[in-house]
Amino acid sequence: MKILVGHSNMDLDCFGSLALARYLYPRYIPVKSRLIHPMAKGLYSLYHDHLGFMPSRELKDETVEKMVVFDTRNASKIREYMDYIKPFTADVEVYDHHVHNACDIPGALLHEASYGSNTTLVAEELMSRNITITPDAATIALTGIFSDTGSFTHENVNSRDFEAARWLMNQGASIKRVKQFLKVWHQDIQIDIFHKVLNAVSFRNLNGYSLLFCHIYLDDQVGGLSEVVQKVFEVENGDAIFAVFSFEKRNRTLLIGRSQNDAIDLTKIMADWGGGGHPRAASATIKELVSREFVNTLRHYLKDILVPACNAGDIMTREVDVVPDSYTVMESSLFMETTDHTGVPVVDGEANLVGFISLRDISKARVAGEMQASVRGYMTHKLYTAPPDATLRDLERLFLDYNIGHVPIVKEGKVVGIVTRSDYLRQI
Ligand SMILES: [Mn+2]
Repeated sequence: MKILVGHSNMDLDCFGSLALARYLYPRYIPVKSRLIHPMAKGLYSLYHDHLGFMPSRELKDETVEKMVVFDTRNASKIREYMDYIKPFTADVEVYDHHVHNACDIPGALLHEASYGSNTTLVAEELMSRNITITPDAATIALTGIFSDTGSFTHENVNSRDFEAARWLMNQGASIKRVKQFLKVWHQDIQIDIFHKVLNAVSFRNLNGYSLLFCHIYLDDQVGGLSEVVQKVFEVENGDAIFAVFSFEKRNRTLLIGRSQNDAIDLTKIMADWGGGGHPRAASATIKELVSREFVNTLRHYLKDILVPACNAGDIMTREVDVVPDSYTVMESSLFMETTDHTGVPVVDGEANLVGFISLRDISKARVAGEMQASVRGYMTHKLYTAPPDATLRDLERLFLDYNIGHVPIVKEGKVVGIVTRSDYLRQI
């Protein structure tokens, strides 16, 4: 017997890969995992006939000569199939897009590429062989790509994912169905937990990163928690989120991480806690019920391993041109012309920051014919400043929320530097 398998707890990307793999391996039988990810249940119940799955338990006492694995390269994630096949002597081929994980399936022939979805990897194979597929298969595959790339918004997305999607649309994929299958909230409990996480989450500035943490006790394990964490991460804006769920009945804990900063590589971090995944989305199961103390342990661990991020102090210009508050608007205007600034901080006799004057303020004075007035009358008094240890995300919030072009960096009331919008953009 020759079989096709995805990882246990099959998700939409597994189904997408398998729906296409049947064209590459027509005589192979797709095998269904005991567990189907909550996100994929709707699609599975609609298409299971079409996909022609065999339940994994029927592998018992079968001789398997060939096995092709999709969307994982970890033996632990295909253990349920291998355990049925005794002795396991099959030839193994793997198609997997988790290029940051180590492959521990003995003797496996690995096909890999760093695409946003595993389905793309299989689609490319079909495209290069000019194979045409049914609209249903195209819809299942396209759902897999949308799902693993967060509808093409996760940073793992690759131009090849777009090309595969385009090809699938041409094969008749239904975007209406895809949308239906991607609905995140399948259970009210997810909405409950979403609110719990939002309430519990706290921001910490750690080594210059804005990190979100929360710890939630749940009675029992529920599906779809990573989608919940993903949603919270989309609402709250941080460099990374670490959500800890303790399941009291099971005596175990699930740690889910999401990152949007390259310096926070979750594949490495979760490996240290016995888990794995992508650099930007990973998780780990801890085989005990941890207390709230665990979040502190995690923080200390992160403080040790995260290379300090650059902060406002690192990217600011130190030599700051300032205007004394004794200047007139005209003097300020001339000063800005010669120094080529669009805005400068205004300081008093003790060098304390008292305001900010921009070209916009000066043109108001010009229109009013008041160029000889004191700069104090036209400068902005409402100041948006940041301390030198402000994170890049703190600066981003200032630029976006208040639509300002400059952030004076202030320490004990004195201007020690300035960060412009372009300094910030250059840095990110
Ligand atoms: Mn995947």
